[in-house]
Amino acid sequence: MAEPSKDQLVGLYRTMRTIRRFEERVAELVNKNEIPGVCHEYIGEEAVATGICHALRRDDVITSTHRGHGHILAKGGDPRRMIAELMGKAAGYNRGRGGSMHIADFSLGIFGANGIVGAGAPIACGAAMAGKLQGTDRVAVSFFGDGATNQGVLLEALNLAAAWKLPAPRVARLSKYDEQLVPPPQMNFRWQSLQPSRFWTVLSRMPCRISEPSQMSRRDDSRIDPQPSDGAPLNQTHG
Ligand SMILES: Cc1ncc(C[n+]2csc(CCOP(=O)(O)OP(=O)(O)O)c2C)c(N)n1
Ligand SMILES: [Mg+2]
Repeated sequence: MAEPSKDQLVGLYRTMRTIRRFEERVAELVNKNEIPGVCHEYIGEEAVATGICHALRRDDVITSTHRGHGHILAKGGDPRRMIAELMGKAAGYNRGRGGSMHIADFSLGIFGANGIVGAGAPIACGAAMAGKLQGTDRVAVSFFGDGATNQGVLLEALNLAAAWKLPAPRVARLSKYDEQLVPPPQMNFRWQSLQPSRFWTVLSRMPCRISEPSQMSRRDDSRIDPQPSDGAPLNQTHG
């Protein structure tokens, strides 16, 4: 795969910054009790979603996890509709009825965050199988954490993908932790390109660190100031 150009690198960085700022804002809103339900943050893992989704086309499919905001943003999800969903508003992806763990956008190939550990893997198998039967070269990527690796459904999906030769690469994110523990930030991120172009796997212990917000231009944050179509602000990012 060709080295990314300077513009592409800037684009990748902006995507990572968008994810980071989105998650910071979500944490603020959760702490203010403005978001009902549970949110799992993607902070520190921005490079995983960004790198993988950069290699995907719009019609490629991803399935996500309970920690899905970063995957959805990296695949082109609209941060305003995401925040609206988290806040239970009608402008949200699921009209405010799904929340953090059920955001989906089929038009972008986002086949859903998922509150059930490991459950995205068989969905990706189905999407990969459909793409194959339709004669496309679409791939379906499923993200999962290390906590999913002893889930039967994940192992069945891996077996199925191999047996049926499905275009369904898996992205394992090895945090060494489950759910809400915070790994040490100095752990290094590493990925391998296993096959040319679009079949990647990620060996991730902990993604690379990115600059603190104070070192960034505010312009980078402006993309995620959600303004719903009715003009009423959903939040004030720099408040
Ligand atoms: C089938 C199933 N079992 C248990 C849970 C409860 N649960 C939610 S997140 C989680 C840990 C998942 O760990 P991992 O996949 O490594 O993701 P991480 O939180 O580390 O990002 C568990 C056990 C669940 N949601 N689904
Ligand atoms: Mg984990």
